Amino acid sequence: MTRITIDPITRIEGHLRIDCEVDNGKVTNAWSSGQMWRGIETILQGRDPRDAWLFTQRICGVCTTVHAIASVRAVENALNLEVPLNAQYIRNLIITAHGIHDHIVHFYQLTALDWVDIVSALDADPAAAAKLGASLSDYRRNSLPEIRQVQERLKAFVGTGQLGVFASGYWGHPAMKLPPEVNLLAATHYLQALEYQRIANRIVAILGSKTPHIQNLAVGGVANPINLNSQSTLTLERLFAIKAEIDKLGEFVNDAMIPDVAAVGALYADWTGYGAGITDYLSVPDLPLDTKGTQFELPGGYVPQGDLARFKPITDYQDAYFRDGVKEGVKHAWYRYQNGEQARHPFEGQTNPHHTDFQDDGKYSWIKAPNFYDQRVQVGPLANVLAMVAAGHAPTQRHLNQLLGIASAVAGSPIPVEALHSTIGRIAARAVRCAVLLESLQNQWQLLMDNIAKGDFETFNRPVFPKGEVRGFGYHEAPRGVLSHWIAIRDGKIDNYQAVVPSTWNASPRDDGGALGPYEASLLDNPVADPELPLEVLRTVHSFDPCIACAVHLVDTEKRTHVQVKAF
Ligand code: NFE
Ligand code: MG
Repeated sequence: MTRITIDPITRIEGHLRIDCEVDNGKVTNAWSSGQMWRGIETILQGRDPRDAWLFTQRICGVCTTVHAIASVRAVENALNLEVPLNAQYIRNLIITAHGIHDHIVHFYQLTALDWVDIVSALDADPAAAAKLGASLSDYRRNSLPEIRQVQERLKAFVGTGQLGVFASGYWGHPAMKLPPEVNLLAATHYLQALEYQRIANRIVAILGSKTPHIQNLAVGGVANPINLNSQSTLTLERLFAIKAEIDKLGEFVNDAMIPDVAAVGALYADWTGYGAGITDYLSVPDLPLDTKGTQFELPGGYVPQGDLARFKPITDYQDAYFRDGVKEGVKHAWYRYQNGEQARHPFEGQTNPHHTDFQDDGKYSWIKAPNFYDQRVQVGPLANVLAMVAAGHAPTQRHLNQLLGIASAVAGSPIPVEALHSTIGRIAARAVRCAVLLESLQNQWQLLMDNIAKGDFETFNRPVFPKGEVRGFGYHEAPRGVLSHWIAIRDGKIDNYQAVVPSTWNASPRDDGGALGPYEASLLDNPVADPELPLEVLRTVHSFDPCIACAVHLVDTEKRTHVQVKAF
């Protein structure tokens, strides 16, 4: 038996440590450990609830908008405050554009190089790569000159002997199985993806004033005044600039990303047999279509044991089924609850750091262990896609069928929906969700235009805080899954604040009963050809798109100085 410790796992946000025991070429035990802590939740105590979103948004530099959105929703929920339609649509445009950016970056920049061997792309015949591309889709930028140019850029790069950002990849690893032409095609799209993710983010910046970290939210709506005749507000010109950006995204998401993920998935079809882990899936509905949050464009809910027939929807912003089901345990996390360690509902949640050594059977992570009705659950695009299929959401079904169709053609045999319960399935579901979000983005743009055309220019309802205590929760289906913020407000000030975050669910340590978290469970039985080069472990962990900054929302027990800055 060999113990491997990967710390930090790279190409993610924040510091994640993964420990595995490997026996006979397979993982037999695993620990997922968040190695940083910031305690944003404690910073919020005593502050004005209208400011919370500006603080919580700084939890992460990747999913920058999502904690802002969840935070204003939590405060609005506590106040029973409705949000004007225009504000919902503007928020929805930001959410979808940000999600598309995030999913593109995940596949190409954060995970593709676990499967695609950049160095092998140098041996490819560019004409054969262009032909392969043409067999997969009509994508305009699979042209021979563009592919040849990418190969020449890569050759020049590798020729210097300095691989730069590609330096520590597992090039030539025995688990890398793609033919050189596939590697070259994927490398071409890797570089193009940088352009398209920027286009998606530009939409966020136009509406949010900047990105990362938008400026335009308010408890009760958005701070985008709509006046079609004024240069300094949201004008027709700006709305059509957004439309032009939306239209550019389609060719890449539908004609490059979906075929790439389908083809890579089919060529690694054995990976549909690894990485399922926890198959109880939780997601929440998103993109509200009314002022109260009772109608949504995208469904969400609970899918027990991957059984779509037993799907239980979550239906509105008051949903008691969701509200009452969430608890966080700390038996294996570096926190201490007052009056014993029993798991707590987030309204009673506490953030009291209590660091120890890394203890295999005790505390070993800054990430708490959330459960849904005492079950370990997996969250993320796979959970959301399964819920949306179960709910009969037509665009999701259509994009999933398209992806599985391409994958089946490449594999030469049918790939069923059940293949999604796997490492490669999580990546495939994220591509499907990206295509779904793009349709939603188009739709939300049209809804906003139509509503403005009716003469409705409202974007804000003023919040009023009562004396005494009110509580609220806000949820959001963020790029990595279910995000919820929970707030208790007393006399207009924050009394308690808890964020239960997608990567908290997925990267969590064992729960109070000792049940493994989703990363941990998904690693069991993974193959590991060479414990010194644990590429396969990276594949499964990266398939979740980990974000540890989100999950633990730094503590150095030695109180050493890490960095000195000069303030002017
Ligand atoms: Ni920092 Fe985030 C949140 C997580 S969104 S990336 O919330 O986990 O997916
Ligand atoms: Mg938390």
